Amino acid sequence: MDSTTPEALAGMRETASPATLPADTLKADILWHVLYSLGRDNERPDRQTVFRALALALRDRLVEKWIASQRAIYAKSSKRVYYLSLEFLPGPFLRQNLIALGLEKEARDALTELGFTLDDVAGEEWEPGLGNGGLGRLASCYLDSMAALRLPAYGYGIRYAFGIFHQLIRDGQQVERADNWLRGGQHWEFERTHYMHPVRFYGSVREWVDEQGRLRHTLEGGSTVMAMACDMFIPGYRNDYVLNMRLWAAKSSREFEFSFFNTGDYIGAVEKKIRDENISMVLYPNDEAPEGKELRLKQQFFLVSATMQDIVRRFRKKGVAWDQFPRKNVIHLNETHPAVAIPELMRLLVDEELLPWEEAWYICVRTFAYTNHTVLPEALEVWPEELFRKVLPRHLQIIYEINRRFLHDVRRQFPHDPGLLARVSLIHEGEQRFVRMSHLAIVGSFSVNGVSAHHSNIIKESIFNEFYKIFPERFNNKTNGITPRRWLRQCNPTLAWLITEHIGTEWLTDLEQLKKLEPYAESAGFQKAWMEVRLRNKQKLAEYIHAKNGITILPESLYDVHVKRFHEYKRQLLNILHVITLYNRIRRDPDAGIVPRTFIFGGKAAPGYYMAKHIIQLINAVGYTINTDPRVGDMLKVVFLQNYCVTLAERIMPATDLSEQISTAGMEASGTGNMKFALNGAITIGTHDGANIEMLEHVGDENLFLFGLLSHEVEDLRRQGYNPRTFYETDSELREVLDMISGGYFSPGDPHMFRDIVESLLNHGDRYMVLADFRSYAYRQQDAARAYLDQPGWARRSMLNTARMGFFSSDRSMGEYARDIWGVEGV
Ligand code: Z16
Repeated sequence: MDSTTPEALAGMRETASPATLPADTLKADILWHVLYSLGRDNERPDRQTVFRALALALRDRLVEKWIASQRAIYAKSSKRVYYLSLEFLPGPFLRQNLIALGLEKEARDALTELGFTLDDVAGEEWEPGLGNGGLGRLASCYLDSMAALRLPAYGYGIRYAFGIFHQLIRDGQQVERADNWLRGGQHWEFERTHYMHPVRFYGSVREWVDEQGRLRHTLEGGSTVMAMACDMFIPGYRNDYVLNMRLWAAKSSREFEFSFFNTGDYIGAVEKKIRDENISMVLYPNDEAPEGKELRLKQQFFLVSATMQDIVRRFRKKGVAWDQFPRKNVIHLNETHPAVAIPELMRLLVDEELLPWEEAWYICVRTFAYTNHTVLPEALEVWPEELFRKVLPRHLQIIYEINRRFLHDVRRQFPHDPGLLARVSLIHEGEQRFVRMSHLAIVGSFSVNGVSAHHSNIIKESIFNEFYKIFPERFNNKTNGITPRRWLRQCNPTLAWLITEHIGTEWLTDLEQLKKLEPYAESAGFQKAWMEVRLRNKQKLAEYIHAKNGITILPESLYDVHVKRFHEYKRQLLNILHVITLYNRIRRDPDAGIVPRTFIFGGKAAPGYYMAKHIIQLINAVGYTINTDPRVGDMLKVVFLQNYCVTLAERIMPATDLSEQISTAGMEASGTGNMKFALNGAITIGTHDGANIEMLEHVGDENLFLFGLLSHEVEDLRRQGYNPRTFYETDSELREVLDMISGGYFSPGDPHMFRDIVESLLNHGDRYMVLADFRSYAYRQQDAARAYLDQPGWARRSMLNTARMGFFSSDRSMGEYARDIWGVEGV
């Protein structure tokens, strides 16, 4: 019988529900969805159609397991974890879901029969870029691990219509294009068009006294927007457990008012509707310098208000008293972005449930936990009081009351430090007043954690030192981690297979098992196999680079990779100064190059961050000069890959030899790219910063190239008065490089083009101490090049990096959060 006729397909669906899964059902389901869900001829569906149909077929399987998982959580009456984040960066779902569901082989077979390969079909997916970088990606690794550990957890975020911009490089400069990711259709999600919560902004607070003589607060006026739930599924690795990430999309409440479009001003009414829906229109593309815009504050409250309504609805179903709330719920704040959840819970408890303030506060401070991800002063979120009052008048009042009581307690605890109150106040007082969101988050949470051991110490010793003295028991560390399912098994299948052949599959859910690879580090045969896999990965990346950038690179060259958001503290500038140094050595002496190298850069700059964009331009200009200089040949190539994102990271990680993690010490909270590279066998060149320090402890200092100032040395130097010019004057190689940049060597058409970059180093204090670390970096780079010449030695180091990354699994991180902060166990 022809299996593509509608009758045959419909028959197959009836007899074979997706839960039972006979061998050929995936193919049948794909064809069924092509016809019935996508409305296309299923005789010769195109690639994009097949991708969508496959996604829908997988969604069928996911939703069944999700329902079962939800029932299990409900039946056990478990304490629930709510992970609130303004950002998620899930990356492409297709391969990840196939691996988790154990359907990779079936999918390959089905697609072959349909005339496609999995690679082709997977290439049709457009990833949801609903985050900026590390913080959003961390949230997604954590959801993957929460699912793997069967935690009763929910991710909550915003379904932005436009994610992080798509970056193009035009004439060497970053150009931003809108990321219209919804255009492709929503094959992974369920849009709950009938499941909405009202969210209210603006208005004014009316105070009144009720019959029992209680002072009451009611918000009057203002405007309401609806939050529509969109659910995406996160399967646990082969454990039949599925969590959901619920993303809220703004819908105008006005379309629910019958008379709204009937008032005579039809177009005006439509305009109002569109203005309401703006709230979830676009992700703010700033990573570590938040933009204090009204719309951003509205986004934060939009997420919080809708999520709190969900949480309260589920809690009410239990029918227990409010004092049980913290035993049944924990709300985790990913950075301060969702910290208005604290005054929002107070408002619900005090204004609506009429609990006394003290009781409400007792509940609140046992419910919230907060993770800090940065110590950069410009990244600590503050809101102008005026703006806050306009958008959230009642919440501002509540924050003032929290502050009044908090400062009262602090005064009693530390009566002899009069300046302390102003320093820890939730309100910054000056010409203008600001609400300090980090202070709110600390005061309102039972747990405050940093994201690496080093960062957590900095929090306790410097930025939040006074809070540490007030609430020592709240502070703790949870070192970040990454999911081995995506960052090894999925992105590097050949290496994953080589590993599995030798140590079995347990490492996928217990990454410490990679330790079992250590005995193979000395085996010549294994080294050879290891390096062959790596070389093939490098060849594939070379093909990609050739196709995208038209640059030919040697797969045997040392791939030296620096990919992450562009920020001065991450010091892409230090890297390019070193590239120019190598260029000069080769120009002077063509035999000077120790080893052929390919420098690969990638990353986005915040659209308003002038210096970061300028550094991107410098890298591209240097690349152009070097790549077209016949004296250089194969010794040196510089590549800038546009639009760094999860999909691109998955191509790059498996093909990297040397991983650049060179932030100014004390400034990178953790880093997670560092872990992804090392897990795939890259060797790190890095500073004593963030999680690099813990990586060093795990892999040993012969397997990682550390250099540069320590964070206390950075501080000391700054205190003593750092003079970058002394390095310029005493280091002739460095001087030559800076003179070339400012003299227009890389911008012959416009010699002044990059002068301000050099100015920032020499005349504006070199805030990130690029010059202070230059020489030690250049030396360490030389060590790396020499080490690369010894290929067996490199193979050993590479394997030991992989073998010793077990600690950096996000399963370990989530296990620690679950046990030490949340007090929950797997369902
Ligand atoms: C972000 O990605 C991070 C911090 C922050 O304040 C804002 C954003 Cl968008 C990063 C940190 O820079 C990085 O060190 C850390 O590994 C990551 O968050 C996850 O914790």
